[in-house]
Amino acid sequence: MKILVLNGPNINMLGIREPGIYGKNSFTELLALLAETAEKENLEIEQYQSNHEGCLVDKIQEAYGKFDGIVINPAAYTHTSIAILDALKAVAIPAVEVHISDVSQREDFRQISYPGLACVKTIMGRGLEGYREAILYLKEHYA
Ligand code: CA2
Repeated sequence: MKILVLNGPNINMLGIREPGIYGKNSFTELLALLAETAEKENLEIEQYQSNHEGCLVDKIQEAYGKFDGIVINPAAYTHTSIAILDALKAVAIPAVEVHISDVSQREDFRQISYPGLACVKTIMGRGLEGYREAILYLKEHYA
């Protein structure tokens, strides 16, 4: 099974500031968690992070016919991006939305998720472990 893990803007800055919200783990540690999960679960996992909405849309489009599942943390684009929502709908690859923080307990402007409307599941507030849970969910339901 091939899984594409997508991360949106500023996720590469994890661990540098705001540890109270996002934890003290770094982006490098997230990459290590993904590599470890791929090996343990016998999965092919590709990771892509971008600060640019169109680049994330391009990557979702390129996943068509190549990947069996998508794990996506659209970061701030969660709350604005109909383009990412449309791309996920267009490719119709099972996608799980992940948020490191519990966005349901945060500001009003974080209460809408557009990409989440095209996802089969949302995991939030579990820190980096949420990515592992999302991958295991896809393996269990779509392998
Ligand atoms: O909780 C999440 O995973 C978020 O997707 C993270 C986004 C935020 O805009 C979403 O509402 C929830 C932020 C990405 C990381 O931003 C940083 C901010 C300061 C220091 C390091 C990263």
